[in-house]
Amino acid sequence: MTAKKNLRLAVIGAGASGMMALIKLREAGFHDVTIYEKAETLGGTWRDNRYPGVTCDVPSHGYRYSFEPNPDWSRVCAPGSEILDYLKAVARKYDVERSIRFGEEVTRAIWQDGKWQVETTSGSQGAFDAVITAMGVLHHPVYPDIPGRESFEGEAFHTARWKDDLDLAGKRVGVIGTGSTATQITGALVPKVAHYSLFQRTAQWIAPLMQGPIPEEQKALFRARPELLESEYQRISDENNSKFAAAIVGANPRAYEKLVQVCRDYLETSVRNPELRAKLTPNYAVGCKRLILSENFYDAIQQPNAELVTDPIERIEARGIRTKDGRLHELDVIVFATGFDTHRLMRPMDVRGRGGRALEEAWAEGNQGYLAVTVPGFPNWFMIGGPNSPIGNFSWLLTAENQFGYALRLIERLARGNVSEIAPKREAAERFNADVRAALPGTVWATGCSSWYIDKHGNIASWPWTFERFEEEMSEPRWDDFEMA
Ligand code: N01
Repeated sequence: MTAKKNLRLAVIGAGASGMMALIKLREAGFHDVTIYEKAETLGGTWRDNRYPGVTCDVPSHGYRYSFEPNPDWSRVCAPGSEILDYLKAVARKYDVERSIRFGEEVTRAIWQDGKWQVETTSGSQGAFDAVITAMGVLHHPVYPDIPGRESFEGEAFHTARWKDDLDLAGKRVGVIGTGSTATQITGALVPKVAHYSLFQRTAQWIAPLMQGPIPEEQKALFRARPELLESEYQRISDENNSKFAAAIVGANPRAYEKLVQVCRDYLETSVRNPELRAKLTPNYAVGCKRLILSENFYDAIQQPNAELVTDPIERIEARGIRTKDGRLHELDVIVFATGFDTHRLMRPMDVRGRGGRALEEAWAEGNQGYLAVTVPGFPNWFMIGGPNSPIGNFSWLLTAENQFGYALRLIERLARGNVSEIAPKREAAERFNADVRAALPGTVWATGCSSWYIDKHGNIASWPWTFERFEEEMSEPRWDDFEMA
């Protein structure tokens, strides 16, 4: 479509979602678009997460932009560096960087006289017709609240702030946390370091990942016959989005039972020592915390130089970590694999909508929007990854494309000329949030565990329905749910 009205648009964040938004906006005829990125390079989560062993935990042929299928993924689940290279190649092809302002963090966005006044660390950027947020969800590192953190004399850092020049060979390394990140690090680091201590507070369910290189002949076939690449995508998509995701939200009990059995069998057959197996057995339902996929964790943690520490941490001291049983685990390096504050979303940016109302105030009791893309009272504010996005269910790139496709319909409405403000009706958002609250108890996330899906108010931040429902909702806005001026 050729835009009728020349809209000035700001995108916040130059990760996978922000880049995609820019490409799609240009394709739709919008050329006055600026991406503000606080870092100096693009790539978002794949730029920040460079720890040893980082890979996608969705098969790569299911993790790509729909408009840029990639026949060349090297492994079933590609390493993070390869995904970053893919994003950089897409950025080059679409000349994305000319629209990015690097090193500029958006600090304020104020709705004034029918426009967003945007301010960055280098000052006012003037007025925009609409703002698209693409800031990711797993973005703000969480450091554990353990006494003595500052007293440690070795190196200590978060997994998303990896020290690339630090050689860990021959070192004693302690990793705190047992999520997807720590699990990947364990597989990669145990063979390299002198001694490896994994400090586990809660055991995790792990499903086996059939990882491995993709043969050259397969890649050549995908290159020659794009329809085969597409059917591989469809197969993975069906497996992940329809079966797995439906199982998690209670919509496919048979698939869920199968998943439980797979995880139990994997643990049973992989860990020989009954005492270690007991320590690694979670006491909550499979999928309550985000399910981990791994091909090498159980093997790595049983190596002679690896130790699973389950005594709670008492404090960090100059020479290592002291556990409650009084033992000092002497370490050269401590890695905080303690995850992210997934509920901070666009904070600490100061966002004020109609009547000067702060988003912080609107979200005082928890982040809430309408269909995860818009917020009542905040016109022309479109979120990729807003509250109740399917953060635990589907491939992120697919989610982002669907959400942006929906936002684009609203932006195109603004471009038609007779409407300059669009926001969801308050009652539509209330209805959506009531539906979310009603659906969540039926999901596995609500079966009694702590996880990054749940905020401090007890709200679960994910999408509680099937992929099919998500796709349908995102396919076309329900125009009656919006107020336009
Ligand atoms: O973080 P997590 P993550 N003392 O929040 C523990 C995605 N991801 O970085 O369970 C001791 O899952 C905490 O313990 P507990 C993926 O979606 C994607 O591993 O709260 N331990 C937990 O074990 C994933 O789900 C890829 O008891 C403390 C761990 O730290 C998400 O990122 C690759 C503690 C945090 O686990 C986050 O994974 C990797 C304390 N004080 C990750 N505080 C891709 O494929 C916290 N913990 C893209």
